[in-house]
Amino acid sequence: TQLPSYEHLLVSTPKPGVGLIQLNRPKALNALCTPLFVELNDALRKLDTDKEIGAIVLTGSEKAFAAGADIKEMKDKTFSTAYGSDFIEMWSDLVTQIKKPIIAAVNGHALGGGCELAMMADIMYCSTTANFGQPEIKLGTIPGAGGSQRLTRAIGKARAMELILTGNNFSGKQAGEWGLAAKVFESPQECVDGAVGTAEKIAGYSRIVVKAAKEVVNKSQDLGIREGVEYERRVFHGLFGSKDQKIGMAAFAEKKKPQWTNE
Ligand code: CO8
Repeated sequence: TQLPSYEHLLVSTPKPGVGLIQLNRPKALNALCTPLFVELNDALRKLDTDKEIGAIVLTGSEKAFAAGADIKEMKDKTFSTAYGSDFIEMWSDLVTQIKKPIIAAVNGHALGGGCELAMMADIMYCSTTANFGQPEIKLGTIPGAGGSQRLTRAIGKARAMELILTGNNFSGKQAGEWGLAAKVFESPQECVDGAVGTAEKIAGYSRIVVKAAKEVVNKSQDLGIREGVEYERRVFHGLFGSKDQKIGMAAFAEKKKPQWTNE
């Protein structure tokens, strides 16, 4: 797929199978204005349907992953324009509907909607430069793109409640210790390289199996343990109908490297 050039994004394929989306609105520290989100949704949709791509990395700049929703754009909204236009829902829900794995590589500020966007990813990596927070309370509002739900599930109610009620920031190191980030790197470049490396590894597996693995892990966020385990088993049973399960297990038995068909 030929990707268009965007005003607020840079999109590239740094390694085979890897789509890299870099938020690129430097003058506003990647504040998430509507045109940026429209472009992000377009790029995600195109990468999700691109047969060459197996995993997606989402990053910002060294200074900011994203400093939140665009406050200047949002400040004069009324209840009826926000509710009537499904403000935020219209742009943010698509990120969580993408079927291919998304890895967020977070450097610098990830505040408000920026922190929420990073938490929509399937895996979060960050560097020690990362500065996370849900500062909405300081602006007279609350998180509006899942922050109160995803942060609470990721780091527990006591910490999330304290952070959301105080608007205090937290560091990349803390994000790692609390399990919000899967890995913490020493520098922004190492963080992006680490995310691209992981995406390349994932893209090397069977696409259909990766899709199923992401789907069942995400189900754990919505279902109770019993329904979740049943759901997993149905999908596991279903994969015996795939070519790649036959190829993967035959290759193990024959001590060969599997050649995936993505079927
Ligand atoms: N919106 C609009 N413009 C912004 C934003 C923002 N969120 N953040 C920074 N900018 C702009 C600044 O206004 C400034 O522009 P200008 O040069 O024209 O004055 C430029 O970016 C550079 O910013 P600073 O000069 O402030 O840079 P500093 O390095 O001094 O400070 C900070 C960096 C600490 C990040 C500071 O910019 C800041 O506090 N920004 C606001 C952070 C914030 O409150 N974010 C939460 C926003 S509310 C929100 O996200 C609600 C969630 C809704 C869901 C979102 C959907 C995904």
